[in-house]
Amino acid sequence: MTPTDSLLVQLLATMPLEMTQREIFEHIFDDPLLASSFVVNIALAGFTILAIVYLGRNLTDPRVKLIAISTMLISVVSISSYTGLTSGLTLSFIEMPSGHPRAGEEVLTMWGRYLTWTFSTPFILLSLGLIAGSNWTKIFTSIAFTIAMCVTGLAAALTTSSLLMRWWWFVISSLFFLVIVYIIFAEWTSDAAATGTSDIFNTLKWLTVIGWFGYPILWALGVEGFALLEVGLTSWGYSILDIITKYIVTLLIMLYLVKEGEAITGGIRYGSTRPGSDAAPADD
Ligand code: RET
Repeated sequence: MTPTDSLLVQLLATMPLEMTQREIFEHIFDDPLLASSFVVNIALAGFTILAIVYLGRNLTDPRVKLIAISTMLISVVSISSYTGLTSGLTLSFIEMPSGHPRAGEEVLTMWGRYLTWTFSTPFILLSLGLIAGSNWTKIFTSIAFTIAMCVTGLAAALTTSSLLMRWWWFVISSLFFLVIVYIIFAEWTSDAAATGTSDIFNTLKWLTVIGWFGYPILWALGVEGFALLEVGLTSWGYSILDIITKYIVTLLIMLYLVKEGEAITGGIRYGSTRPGSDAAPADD
């Protein structure tokens, strides 16, 4: 062995081994708390999709159906997100920077959660905004900011160069979150009052705002932040928040659409892309 070879061998011996996807998959199922936090959500997302199909079977109004489809897409994203986590595809072991309570250790990061919220939270906000009767400017703004919040949250979780930069990402993401809270509280609350949907909107608003505040709190308490909670517990925390902010909110919306859908109709031609495309044929 040449001196260069032996140096190489020494170097390889000190390097942490990359875990394969299969090893991560096995690691998940060695931890029943973690595995169940994923699998239960696959089942609940599937159940919610079927419940939407069943409850929405007689809906005809295009605007009401748009809200129903929007709620369905929340669970469509969710079932895919949890399948990614269960299969070991969207989580990794990453090394925490110095200053972090688990500095230098490889810790399991469920980065797929932050990534997929980018696709699920817009549908939650679209459903809420439509129920409030909001205009598209406010709906667009809330959706753009939730995407920004989730992507910067993902960056916070994956930054390993510096602890300060991790928390700076967290601060940016929280500022974007406040924009969404403002729209829900200030704008949509008065829009809902004008639309006549205050009752349902206020219930959804409190479930959403209180539920959504839980996510940054968990991030800070979990292994990404101060590492006070184990991964399995953190994951169950997120899963419980998901149950409230996705499936419970969805079922409440669907029951409302079935019972009082006519109160929020946009008319038979709502959203049509061609004048007269949905109109009944003229009888002259
Ligand atoms: C992070 C960390 C950075 C700071 C903030 C966060 C907020 C996350 C939220 C997530 C909501 C997710 C939902 C998912 C449903 O599918 C990214 C945790 C503010 C509010 C409702």
